[in-house]
Amino acid sequence: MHADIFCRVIDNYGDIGVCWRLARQLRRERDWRVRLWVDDLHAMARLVPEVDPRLPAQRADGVDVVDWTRPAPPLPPGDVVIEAFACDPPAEFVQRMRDQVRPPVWINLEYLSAEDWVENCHALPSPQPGGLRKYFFFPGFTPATGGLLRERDLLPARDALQADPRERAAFLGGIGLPEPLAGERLLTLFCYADAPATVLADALAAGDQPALLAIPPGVAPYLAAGTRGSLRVARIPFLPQPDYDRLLWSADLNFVRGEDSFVRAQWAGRPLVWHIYPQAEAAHVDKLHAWLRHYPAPAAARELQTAWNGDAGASRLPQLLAQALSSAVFEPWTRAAQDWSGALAKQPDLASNLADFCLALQESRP
Ligand code: TRH
Repeated sequence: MHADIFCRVIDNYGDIGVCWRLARQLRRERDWRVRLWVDDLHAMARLVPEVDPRLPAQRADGVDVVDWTRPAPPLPPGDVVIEAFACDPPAEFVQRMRDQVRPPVWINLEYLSAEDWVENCHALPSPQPGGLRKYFFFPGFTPATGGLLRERDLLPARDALQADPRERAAFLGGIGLPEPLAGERLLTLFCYADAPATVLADALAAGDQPALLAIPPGVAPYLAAGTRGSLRVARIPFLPQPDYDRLLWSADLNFVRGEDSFVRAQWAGRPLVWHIYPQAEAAHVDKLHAWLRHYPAPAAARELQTAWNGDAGASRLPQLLAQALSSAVFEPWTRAAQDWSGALAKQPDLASNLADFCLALQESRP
C-alpha cells in the first residue's frame, strides 16, 4: 500500500507530532510506502532533527517527506490519502485523485475528543465533488472510535525504562537534567502561555514534598532555573520526539497539553494534568469534562484539571495542588494512571485501525 499524508501546521507542534507518528508507524509496522506532505519543515525538524528544512524532498526514517510550501510536484496519488485535521490537499492533487481509474481511499483524520458524539461520527463517509468520498476517522478512547496512536514497541520500551533506575538516570543525565534526589519527585511542565504556572511553582516551593520541575524552552519563560523552598526548577532543551516520551516515562507527574503530549502522558502510565487547547465559545471545556468522565483519578486530581484550565474553582488551585500532591491522593492517582494506561492498551491502536479500515474499503470496492 502507498499512502499520502497531508499535514498543515496550524501552530505549535501537535499537528506534525501526530502526522509523523502515524507516518512512521504505517511505514514500520505495515510496511506501507508513506509520503508525508508538510507545510512547516522547521517545526518538524524540532521533533525530528534528521529532517533538513531546506530540502524540497527527503527521506526520514523510511518516510518520504515533501515540502508542501512549494508548488506540488505532479506526483500520482497513492492508494490512500490521509488529510490531517481537515487540512485540504491541493486542488490539483484532488483532481489527480479523481482521474485515477480506482481513486484512492480518502481519509480525514480528525482531532481527538472523548465526547460521546465521536462514536457516531467515526468512519462516516462524506460525498465530495466528482464522485469521490472522504471518510471521517476519529481518534478516541473507546472501541467504537479510531483509538489512540500507540506503536507496537512503545509499552515494552516504557516498562524497561521504568524498571531500570540506572537507565533512567543515564537518560536524564543525557538531556542535562540533574538526577532527582532521594524522595524528590520529578515533574515536567508543558502548557500554554495562560496556564497558572506561577501558582504551581509557588505551591511546590511552599509544600513539604521536594520536587524537580523540568521545563522545555518557550514554556513559562518567567520560571528561571534554580532552587526555592522545596522546588528545584530545571530548564531543559526541546527534545526529539522519542526522548520526550522517555522524559514522560521517567517523571512522576506530567503537565501536558494539546493532543499528542496528552496522549503520550497517558501511555507513560503516570499521573498527568492536561492543559487543553483553548477553543472558541469555550468548546474545550466540554472536551475536558468528557475526558474526565473516563479518567479514573481521585477527586482532587480531577478537580485540579479543571482549576488548571481556569474553569470553576481556579482560586482553589493552590489548595487542590497541595491535596493532589499529598501521598494520600498521589499514590492512588499513580495506581489509577497505570490501570488507565493498561485498560487503553487492551484496545487496538489508531494506525492499525486506520490501516485495516482502508484495506477493507479498498477490498469492498469494485
Ligand atoms: O504543541 P501543541 O500545543 O500542539 C497542538 C497544536 O496547537 C495544534 O494546533 C492543536 O491542534 C493540537 O495541539 C491539539 O501540543 P501537542 O499536541 O502536545 O504537541 C506537542 C508535540 O511536541 C508532541 O508530538 C510532543 C512533541 N515534543 C517533543 O517532541 N519534544 C519536546 O521537548 C516537547 C516539549 C514536545
